[in-house]
Amino acid sequence: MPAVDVVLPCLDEEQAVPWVLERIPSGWRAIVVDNGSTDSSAAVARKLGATVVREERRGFGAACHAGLTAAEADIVCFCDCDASLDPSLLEPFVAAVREGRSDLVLGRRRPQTRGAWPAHARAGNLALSRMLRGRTGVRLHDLGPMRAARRTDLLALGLTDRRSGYPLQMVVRAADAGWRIEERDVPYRPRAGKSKVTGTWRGTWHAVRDMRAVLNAPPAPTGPTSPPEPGVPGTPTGQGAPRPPHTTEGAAR
Ligand SMILES: Nc1nc2c(ncn2[C@@H]2O[C@H](COP(=O)(O)OP(=O)(O)OP(=O)(O)O)[C@@H](O)[C@H]2O)c(=O)[nH]1
Ligand SMILES: [Mg+2]
Repeated sequence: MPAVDVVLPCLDEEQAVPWVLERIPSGWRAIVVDNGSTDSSAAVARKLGATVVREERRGFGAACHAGLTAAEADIVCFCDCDASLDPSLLEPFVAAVREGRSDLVLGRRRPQTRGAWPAHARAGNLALSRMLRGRTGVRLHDLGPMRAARRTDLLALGLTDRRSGYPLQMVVRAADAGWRIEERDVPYRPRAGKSKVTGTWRGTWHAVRDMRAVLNAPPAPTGPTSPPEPGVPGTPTGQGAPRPPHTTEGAAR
């Protein structure tokens, strides 16, 4: 059983895969979720010792969730597989979760060069963080893809989005469940290979649409019969009991 599983959603990232995999801390397992790549991403990842899971259904959320369901370790991390983020920087994230200081740790992306993060993507992300604060009260500067949390807690969130809304839905539901959410600075580098989301109008439009749907979805109802349980994230702070998952499959489409 690996100490930590790192889920790496991957769509045509053969140029980035070696850079990413050589930065996975020792004793951790890399789960590369091949989301229908037509290049040699999967073969390269396999050759370098990663576990490769194939997810036929396209979408960032579909890839992330396939990785989460394939994971077995107590703590699961997420990281993009495009060499924009260094997965070795997840170590303090994992320590914070393992030591019980946080329930969800997110990387706040700090661009290293002007080209690393286009202005429209940065502005969109900031606006989203503000909306998140309005919706949940949680103050974050970024909704970045680099994360760590406990596997069973993540599964209990019952995430339904399978596209660009997945990372936002994770934070919204975690906030609603009273999780302690923390962000840490991480350097953000220009990605290797071809951009799929923020570098394209289509990708940006889809991301905005999916995220708006997540923010507009009503909070998952809190059952009167679900009192806080000891040891469940969030309940010690009295911020609310974990809520049952939504049943609105596909709400963010
Ligand atoms: N966009 C997208 N990314 C996917 C999908 N499946 C897996 N991925 C991977 O998810 C990660 C994030 O996607 P990126 O294309 O880097 O999205 P981004 O960081 O918002 O924008 P760019 O880096 O500018 O493309 C990458 O490792 C992709 O290869 C998918 O269906 N859509
Ligand atoms: Mg990227």
